[in-house]
Amino acid sequence: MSADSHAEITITAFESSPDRGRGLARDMPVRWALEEAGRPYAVRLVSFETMKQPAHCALQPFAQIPTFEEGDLALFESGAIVFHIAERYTGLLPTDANARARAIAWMFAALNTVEPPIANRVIAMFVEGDKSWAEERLAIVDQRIRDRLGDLSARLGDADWLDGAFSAGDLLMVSVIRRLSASGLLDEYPNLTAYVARGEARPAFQRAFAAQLAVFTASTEQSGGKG
Ligand code: GTB
Repeated sequence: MSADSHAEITITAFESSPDRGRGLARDMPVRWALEEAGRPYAVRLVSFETMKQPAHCALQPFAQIPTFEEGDLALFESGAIVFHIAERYTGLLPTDANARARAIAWMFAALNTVEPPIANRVIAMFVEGDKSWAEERLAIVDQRIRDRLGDLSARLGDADWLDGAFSAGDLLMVSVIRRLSASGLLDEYPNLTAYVARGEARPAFQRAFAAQLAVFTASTEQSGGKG
């Protein structure tokens, strides 16, 4: 136990992230939540090979990152991990019961309503990209994304955050939609672009981003800059 009587926290992350340090892998929301909560954490880096081994699969049944260990608690699923951090520590969920329930609804909305078409875009580009119908499929997926972003943009309006103060709902929503930054789709919604920028400007995000970038930088240095 540490001096403040909380057990040490260890998460897992890619040893060499395919996102090349852009902070798009799912250890990023977990790191961000821990930084918002002011909790120190250790990171166990895993290779793709290690991820498939029984020891890791005991923690993550689908052989993926991230995982989270805190004392005798082991968790998987980044959304569940962020929720746990938000419940156990202060700063990520309101204390008022109704406001708390609404913030949790936004966590689910991020992962369950907004993220699926964005995940489909990755599949349309990188898995189905060589199919004869790929262009048509991408156009359909992009329209679904626009539908979601349009509704989200209308709800956010000119507010800073989705429901009052910054919450775990915003943390997950920003984490989900920032994955679109390179696509140009977000640019169609200036208030969402500003929302993502606000999230990314938070000192906790900056610390989390720097920590994952340092892993990528070290991995490229080790491989002689080939990354
Ligand atoms: N629902 C799970 C969660 O939220 O924790 C999904 C976890 C997941 O997708 N993990 C991915 C993984 O371990 C890494 S984050 N993949 C290895 C495997 O399945 O073998 C997803 C991800 C990967 C790469 C990029 N990228 O290169 O930009 C972005 C996001």
